[in-house]
Amino acid sequence: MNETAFGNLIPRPVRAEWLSGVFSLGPDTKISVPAGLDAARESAQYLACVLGALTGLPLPVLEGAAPRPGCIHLTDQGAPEGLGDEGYLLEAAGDRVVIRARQYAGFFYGCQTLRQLLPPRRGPWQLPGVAIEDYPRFAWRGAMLDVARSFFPVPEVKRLIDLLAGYKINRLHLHLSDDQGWRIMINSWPKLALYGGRGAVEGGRSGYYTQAEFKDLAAYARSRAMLLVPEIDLPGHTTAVLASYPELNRDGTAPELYRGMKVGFSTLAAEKEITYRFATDVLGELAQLTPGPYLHVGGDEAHSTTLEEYKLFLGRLHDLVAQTGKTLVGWDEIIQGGLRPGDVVQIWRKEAQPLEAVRQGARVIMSPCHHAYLDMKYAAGTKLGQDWAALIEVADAYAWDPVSVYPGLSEGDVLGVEAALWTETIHSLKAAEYMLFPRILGIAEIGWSPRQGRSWAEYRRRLARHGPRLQAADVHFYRSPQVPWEED
Ligand code: IFG
Repeated sequence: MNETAFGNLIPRPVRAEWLSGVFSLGPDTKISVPAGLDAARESAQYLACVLGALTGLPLPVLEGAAPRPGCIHLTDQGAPEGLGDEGYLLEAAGDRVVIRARQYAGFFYGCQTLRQLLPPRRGPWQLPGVAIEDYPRFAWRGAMLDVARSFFPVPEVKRLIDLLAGYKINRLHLHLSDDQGWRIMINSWPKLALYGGRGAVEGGRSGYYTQAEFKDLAAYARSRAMLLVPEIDLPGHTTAVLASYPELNRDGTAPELYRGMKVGFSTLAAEKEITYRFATDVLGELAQLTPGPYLHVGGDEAHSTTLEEYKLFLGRLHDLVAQTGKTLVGWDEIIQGGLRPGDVVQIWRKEAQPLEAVRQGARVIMSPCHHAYLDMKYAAGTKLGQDWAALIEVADAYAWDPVSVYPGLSEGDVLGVEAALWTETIHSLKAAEYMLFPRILGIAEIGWSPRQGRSWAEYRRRLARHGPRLQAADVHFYRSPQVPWEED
């Protein structure tokens, strides 16, 4: 494949064939959809909004129109089964553009690719002739935002959703509770947010989402083809919980809110019945608020919980989550606690045993700390972030594969990938953008693009061409010396 085979497209599509002729967007350009196809109409309206903002063109959306010259047409006609829910065909040939898909996500992702085929900032608004066939390798392409160490208000989360959706990321995992803070209102235990929400790591931001705000975030994510995956971390990482309710503590005394960066020193009392009333109420309310099928219960670094207590607790947690009808997700320590078929295990530690999780009937999402923990410094000189797992330059975040990063796994065992941004040292949107971008683009490609033919040597040049697009979106990204960045 030649150097510019995929232009500046990230993630790299399955197949792209460049054709002659260009399609020029102008004052008469329309976006058309068949009558009664909601998925196409909603994505057409989204496309009209983003292209209108970029170009200043009117781009009216016409319903019930057949494809005609001068139109960008979205249709399910001719969209083969093999595309799945998220795949699409995009053809720009001279006088028309057609995006074919089977579901909203497919149309939405076809629109993201179309955006990347246009110049990032200024005209002429011309699309090169191209025929693209595209669909994802993995179903789970995620980013985790730790809003517990330091809070991120709704507008900032929406900005990140927009940016991440542009790279076909389809899961936003919100780490809503930890030792330093609690970030979601639970009506039956209001002091979690009212008191636990006041906490934060030293220098971090406090706050919490009301239930209306959380539902708004979930709806916003869904309109960007993204599922919200909420996490309440249990039984460890619970100082904010224990500080909010003395009765949850073994000795009935509440600790102070914690503002440090240590981990592993807190635990709920597995032998107290009130612990399970708390968990039932919290997970019950959270399940009601969450349209997606997943509830993440954490389970990591429960160093102050005995293995016997941990197993007892996890068993009860499995029952509680099952009652909500959701699928349990947990960090890889839950493997030793006893899994149930259908669980999703998030692999993060180098010593994790994903094969054991698969043997117990679970599927795994890969978040190896030495490749996908984007709170790790890029290099020794990076001011933000930590370095306990590794220094992770742009190439290190890209040059790995989710199936082979641990031995013995096969493609079908792996649900997908997820990058994690822990925020002990990341206290603003700009800081988050700096650590996420550009590394998250590489992880988005690992989640979406074919394994075959993927290489750092080719990707780094495509990323370099993509630089002006990040600049145009005003992303505060790290200009890695490993990338020959092109200028706008
Ligand atoms: N590990 C902890 C996180 C966070 C991280 C910082 C997990 C699952 C170190 N647990 O990663 O809470 O402190 O890099």
